[in-house]
Order: sequence, then C-alpha cells, then structure tokens
Amino acid sequence: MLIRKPDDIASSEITPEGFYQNRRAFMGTVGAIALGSAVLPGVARAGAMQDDKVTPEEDATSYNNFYEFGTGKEDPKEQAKDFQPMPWSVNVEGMVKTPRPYTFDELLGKLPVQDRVYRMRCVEAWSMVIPWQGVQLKDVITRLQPLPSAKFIEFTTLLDPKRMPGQRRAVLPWPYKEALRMDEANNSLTLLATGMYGKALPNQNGAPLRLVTPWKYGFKGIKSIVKIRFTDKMPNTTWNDANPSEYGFYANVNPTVDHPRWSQGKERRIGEFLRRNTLMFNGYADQVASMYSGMDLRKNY
Ligand SMILES: Nc1nc2c(c(=O)[nH]1)N[C@H]1C(S)=C(S)[C@@H](COP(=O)(O)O)O[C@H]1N2
Ligand SMILES: [Mo]
Repeated sequence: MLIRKPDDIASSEITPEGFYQNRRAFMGTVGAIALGSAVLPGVARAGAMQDDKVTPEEDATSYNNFYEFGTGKEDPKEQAKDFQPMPWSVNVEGMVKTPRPYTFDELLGKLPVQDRVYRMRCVEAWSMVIPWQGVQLKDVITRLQPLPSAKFIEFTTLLDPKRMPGQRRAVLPWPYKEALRMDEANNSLTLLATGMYGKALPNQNGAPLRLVTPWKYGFKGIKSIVKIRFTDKMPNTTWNDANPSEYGFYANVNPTVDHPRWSQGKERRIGEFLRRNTLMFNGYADQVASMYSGMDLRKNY
C-alpha cells in the first residue's frame, strides 16, 4: 500500500518540529523570483474562501508527500535538507519551437510574479491552504511556443538517486511524471511555483520549481521539475502507472467519486479537528468546470 488510508495518519505526524533549520540557505538563490513581490498570508487572498485560514507554515513544510525523499510525512523535511537545487535547468522537449535546455532564469525570468492563496487537497483526504508565489504556467507556455499540434504537456522530476535517496528504493516507477491537457495547463489557476509563504520553495515542497493545480488532487503537483515535454498523445503519469485502478489521468477533486479504499466526500484540514465537506473541483468549479463539460467525470477520474 503506497498511500495510506486517512485514518492511518496519526496526529503526532503533523506536529511541527525544528522547521526553520536550513531555510536561510535558499534565500538569495532561488529567492529572486519568489520574493519579487512581498506577500503576507492574509493579505493576498485571491483564490481562497472566507473561512479558509492559511495553514501554519510549520505544518506545510513538515508534513509532506515527496517520495524521492522518503514515504513518511516527516521524511522529506529531514531527507531533503542537504539538497542543493541550484543551479537548475529544465529540458524542453517535443512539439515546441526550440527544444533545448533552459536555465531557471531563461524559463521564468521577467514573467509576472503571482501571489495566490490556494486550497490544496491531497487524495489522502487531508488539505491545507498555501500562499504560493510563482508564475502562471500559461506565461511559460507562451514563451516556449509549442506547436499547434501539441495537446498535452508532460513534466518530469529529477532522477538522481545520489541526491534523492528515496529513489534507491522502487516504491514508485522513477522518475516521477505528471501531465496536463493543454487547456488545463493554460488555465489561469495553474502555476509553476518557485516560492511559498513569501520565501523560496523549501526543498521538501519541491524546490526549485513545482506544479500547482488547486482543483486537482495533490499528486498532480509534481515537484523539482527538470523536463517539460509537449506532445499530441496523452502521457503516462506515475500514479496511474503505479496503480491504474486508484489514480486516473485527470485527478480532479470530486467528492462524489470515492477512492476504491476510502470516501472522498470529506477532508481533514491540517490544523483543524472536525472534518469538512470536500468541494467539487476543490471549490474552483467556476474557473475550471467548463473545461470538462461533456466528459463523464466518474469515468475520467
Ligand atoms: N516528484 C514528486 N512530486 C510530488 C510527490 C512526490 O512524491 N514526488 N507527491 C505528490 C503528492 S501525493 C502531494 S499531496 C503533493 C504534496 O505537496 P506538499 O508536500 O508541498 O504539500 O506533492 C505531490 N508532488
Ligand atoms: Mo497527495
């Protein structure tokens, strides 16, 4: 069992401890873009609803899923603490004007910085509210100029068992891959995040660059991206490869479609005691539902 049932998550696992260590190492490296404009939780509220309080930074950086750094929720903070994300480059491949490696700055530099507070819902039925900094993926796509024939965009995480100790065990088919349909990628909600809580992205949250799609389950939010590929065929994705009966390509948050092993109707907001109802498309239906009109969302899960 790769993903545990929500009931298996002990409350002791969400206790933050010593989370500030190692943070400063990243300031001034990837910080340039992430800190381009200051944001404080509670100031930039775009995307969050009234009763959504920002999750304490301690929790968001000490209770993580990042199997490249261990399968336990507290493993990534510890096992990623010496990871050096910079220098970083992203290989752009496939149906695109100029396939080539891009440096971090070539890919993201000078694009408008976004501050977005998003609800994030893990398939394991816990959720958080995170203030992200990053760029809209659609701005990156415009810069890269995919060919009109491209229908999907695929992302791949770094493969380097020396730097990512979790990859020494075959708990998932490495490297981790995710993909979006091109209209999903060009939706205004979709971010390539470089920071959170006004700081450079911590290693355990996917430094230096990760995907954020708040209407989809968390596993779509691929971390530490080293490859972007444009294609006309629906790509395989890691969780779908690992367990096709449990994880589909679309992964839209849908409280009416249960996971085979548990209900998706409710969620535990990290830091809260009572469970909340999970909202269709995680509450972002206004912005995303039209992309799926005519699709059977029970089949296309
Ligand atoms: N490369 C990679 N990306 C990943 C994962 C992973 O194991 N490896 N886990 C996913 C899952 S299941 C979730 S819920 C989110 C968690 O993001 P967070 O730790 O920043 O909250 O990252 C996603 N991105
Ligand atoms: Mo997840």
